[in-house]
Parts: sequence; C-alpha cells; structure tokens
Amino acid sequence: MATAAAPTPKVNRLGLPIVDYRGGKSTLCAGCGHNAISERIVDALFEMGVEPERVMKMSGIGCSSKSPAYFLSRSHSFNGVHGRMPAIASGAILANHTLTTIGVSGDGDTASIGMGQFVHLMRRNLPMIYIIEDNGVYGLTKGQFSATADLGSTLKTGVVNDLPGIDTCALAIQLGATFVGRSFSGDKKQLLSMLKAAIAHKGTVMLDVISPCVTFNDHEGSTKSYKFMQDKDSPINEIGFVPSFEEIHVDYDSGETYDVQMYDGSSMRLRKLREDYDPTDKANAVRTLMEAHENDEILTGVFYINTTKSTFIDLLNVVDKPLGTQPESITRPPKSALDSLMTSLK
Ligand SMILES: Cc1ncc(C[n+]2csc(CCOP(=O)(O)OP(=O)(O)O)c2C)c(N)n1
Ligand code: SF4
Ligand SMILES: [Mg+2]
Repeated sequence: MATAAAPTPKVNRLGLPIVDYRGGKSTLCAGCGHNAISERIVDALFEMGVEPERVMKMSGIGCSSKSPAYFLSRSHSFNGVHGRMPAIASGAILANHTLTTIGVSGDGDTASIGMGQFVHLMRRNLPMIYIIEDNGVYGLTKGQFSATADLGSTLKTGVVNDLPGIDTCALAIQLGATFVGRSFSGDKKQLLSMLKAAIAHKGTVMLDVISPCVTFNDHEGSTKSYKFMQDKDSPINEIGFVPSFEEIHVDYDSGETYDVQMYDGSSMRLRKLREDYDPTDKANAVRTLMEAHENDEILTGVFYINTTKSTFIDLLNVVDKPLGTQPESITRPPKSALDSLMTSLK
C-alpha cells in the first residue's frame, strides 16, 4: 500500500519553515499571557522573513524576561540583571545596529526597579522593539502589585492597590519613543500586525502588551485579567500592515484611514475607530491616554508614530559597518592617538 507523502511545511520568503523561529519548550504556567506573546513574536518574524541569526533578544528578570528562551533558538540572546536590560541592549545595539533587537521586559522589570534605565532608553530612540509583558504584578515572586497596577484593583487576597498605575505608553511617548502602542496577548490579530509594523520601524518601538498572569492576577477585581480585557478593551485604531515585499490592496475609504510609510518600504494603515485620532500628534496622544484613565477605559492600538526623528545611531554618527565586527586596528586607536589628544588638552 502506498504511503501518503508528508505535507511540505509552509516556508517564508527566505525559504525557512516556522519551526526555525521557535524556541525551547515554555516552563511558564499554562495559559500565561506571556506564552501567547512569544507565539506572536515567532509568527511576526517568520511572516516578515527576518533571518533568525540577525536578531538579538534582550531581557531582564521575571517570568516575562524568561520568555526569550521560548522563541528564536537560533538568535543571539542576553538575559540581564533585573531592570538593567536597557543599558545592556543600548551597548549591544551600538556594537551592531544592523541586527533586529527585541527586548522583552515585565511591568516590574520596567516600571519598578528598571524605571531609571527605561526612561533613558526611551529618550535615545535607539532602533529596537521594547515589549512590556504587562500583568500588573511581579509574577515570578508570587504576585505582589507592580507599578502598572491600576488604582483600586485588588490582589487575590483582597488587598486593594491605592496608588495610581504608571502608564508606560504615555511616558514613552513623552520621553521620545517613536512608535508606541498597547495590545492584549489575547488579541492575536492586533498584536501580530503591531509586531510586524514594529519590525519595519527604525527607532524605539515601545509596546505595552497586557498579558494576564493566570496564577496571581486573573481574578475578579484585577484589571489585567482575561475577562477584564475581553470586556473593556477599546481599540483606538485597526492596524493593517503590508510588508514591503507584498502588493498593497486598498480596501477602505482613505478618509477613514491614516497611512504610514515605514522605513523599510512597508506600509501601515491605521483605520480610525475614534474620529480624527492623529497618531502623529504627540500632545494629543498623551492627552488621550490621560483621559482614558479618567474614564476607566483601556485603550489599545497604535497611539503614536514618528518616522522622521533621528535615532541615537544617527546622532552619534555611528559607521554603517557594525563596530562589533571591526578589527581592533580600527576600533582601538593607537597610543600615539591618545598621546596627541592629551597634548591637545594641555
Ligand atoms: C535586584 C533584584 N531585586 C529583586 C529581585 C526579585 N525579583 C525577581 S523577578 C521580580 C519581579 C518581576 O516582575 P515582572 O517584571 O512584572 O515580571 P513577571 O514575572 O510578572 O512577568 C522581582 C522583584 C531580583 N531578581 N533582583
Ligand atoms: S506566575 Fe504568572 S506571570 Fe509567571 S508564568 Fe505563571 S502565569 Fe505567567
Ligand atoms: Mg509582571
């Protein structure tokens, strides 16, 4: 009897199957939002045809920061100290800005211990995608409130959070990040489009992804639970993304949309779900987020985009060839150069 041939796996524009983008088996809790985010990162890099060896993954400490182990086994990776990923990522990007850099952090890793590092990363506009897997708690250390927990939300034990949460998106926009959005780990379509557009952007992308912690923060009274997000998620725009290597099909009235030409030739089409929301208006983006808090709304979507601002690489006039690949004869000036500099300072 003839045996049926095994189906040929689907490959991307590099000829790679999706398995080449996967990582190790997750050790996170089943149902943790962080696992869904890893899956979307795999899908986005596969669909965009990014070479796995041309990606670097950066993280800090937390369940969220463990997730780079669960995608892209073939990429470069560095798991830093708690809250210190921005400094490590900055150095690595300066050494090689030609790689796609994905930083994965948590709300604790970013908005508590890492806040000092986060704010300076945002103002530099280094080319990287910074993802906060935001569950409102320190999952790894058993569920204490983090600084993004909303005022009035409760822990499983009934403890009430009486401090206002930090809105990392409003902060990132104010500080200088050039692509800022919020999504939900349970919204496959929105998150995937946002990640694909993020890959096409040149500059700092800051994505706050609400990612429920099923073990410590998925109960009634939590504002980062699956149920809360399913009921309250209010998208500000619908993201259509067409990569540079695909043909653009216009499928809705341009009056209702906002088109953004991305750095790599891709195009992002934002269908306005709020009348006249202009994602290039920085002050309005911050105001809209502040008003949403007053109205107890959870906005998602692309809040802010700026495709023209110089990156830190441009500002420092870093050479095109990655410094990390240059021989010492170029990166380390001879003693005579130091001597002449010292003489000039006399
Ligand atoms: C310097 C330092 N302080 C404290 C800790 C303990 N610690 C480990 S993970 C963590 C919080 C992680 O929370 P978050 O970043 O939100 O990640 P999650 O586990 O929720 O994904 C803390 C406080 C540590 N590892 N190092
Ligand atoms: S403790 Fe929470 S954040 Fe950590 S893996 Fe489990 S569900 Fe995810
Ligand atoms: Mg957390």
